[in-house]
Amino acid sequence: MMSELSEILSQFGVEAGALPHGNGHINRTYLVDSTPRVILQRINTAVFTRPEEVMENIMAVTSFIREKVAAAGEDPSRRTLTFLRAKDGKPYYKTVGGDYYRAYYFVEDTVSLERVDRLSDFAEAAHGFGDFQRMLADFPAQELYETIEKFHDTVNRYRQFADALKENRARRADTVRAEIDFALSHEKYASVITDAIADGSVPLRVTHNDTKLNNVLLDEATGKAICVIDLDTVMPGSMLYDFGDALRFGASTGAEDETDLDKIHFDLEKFEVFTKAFLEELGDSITEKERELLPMSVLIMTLECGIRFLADHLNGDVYFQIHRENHNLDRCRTQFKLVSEIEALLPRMAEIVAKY
Ligand code: ADP
Ligand code: GN1
Ligand code: MG
Repeated sequence: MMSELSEILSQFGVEAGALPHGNGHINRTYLVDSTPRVILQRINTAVFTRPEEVMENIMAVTSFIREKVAAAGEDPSRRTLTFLRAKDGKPYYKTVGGDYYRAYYFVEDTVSLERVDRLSDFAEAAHGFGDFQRMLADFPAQELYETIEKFHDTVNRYRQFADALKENRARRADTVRAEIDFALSHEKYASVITDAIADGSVPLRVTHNDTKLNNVLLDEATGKAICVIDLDTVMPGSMLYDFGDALRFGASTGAEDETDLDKIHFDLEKFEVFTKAFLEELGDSITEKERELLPMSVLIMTLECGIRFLADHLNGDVYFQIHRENHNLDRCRTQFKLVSEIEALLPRMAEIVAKY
């Protein structure tokens, strides 16, 4: 394996060792011990079936951001990802076996957090993702490919869940009846955002779509959000996806895969801190309907993620990387626990939104 990686790295003109890095569920990520250090990633082509399009999107978005931050007098190499070119000039390398690899500079002196320990870090994450969306507000959205179709179309996610249930490929359905019942009894929420997009009250914007806390790098010294990463799903979407998904992950009191559900709660204080900072970034650009749906978006994104984990458990763990038995089921259970709490907290969340 190592020698294969060195062969791949040499295509990018890099000679150094590489070790697995990070906690992403999708791509395979390595930190390369070169000077300067580099991240090497194998794109998950089961998830991203058109990797060339993914890379075209990412190159367009990063160069757009690079110009903006340079014009503002900031250092683009810390504010967005910078990709290395392979020998043929492309920002990725396709192996003989058909794997796609890309390499970009590691952003030094930053941290990528797996959980919120300090409220100020979560506020920074909100500024980071909010600022990212603001910078892309005038990006020509029609130039972006849809890298995963209907990615946050929750109605479609329910369809995929129903297929997984029907096929029951891993023969696990009988062991997860309670989770299946929970999913089905909450299906009524699935169309709330898609309906609002369809009737025009929620506009499509260029969004990140995967605003998990560990996808924004914070400066180690200042704590400031400096670089949004994991750009594979940047495409037209709703700001509600970015808002809801960030809170799904960051406002939980426990890890996404915590097995002790007594440790999982939805933390209103974290919700408030994130909401305040995110709204400060997006300010006037947000519509009445978007504002109204902010609390509901957290419920929907959490529910959606839960049914995706459950569907993958039923399918035999073919989408999300797992590191132990029933890992996707454990992940599903934390999401559903959060959904129950969020459901009861919606009125209080609305009061908080009204403050900002
Ligand atoms: P995945 O799609 O699998 O989540 P990511 O692109 O998010 O992959 O990378 C996985 C992890 O690697 C990130 O959560 C982050 O901790 C780390 N990482 C990725 N790129 C960089 C970078 N340029 N600088 C520092 N850390 C990085
Ligand atoms: C995946 O790539 P990563 O680990 O940041 C997934 C997200 C889920 C998340 C759940 C492309 O995110 O949609 O919300 O896992 N990304 C993709 O942890 O499916
Ligand atoms: Mg990631």
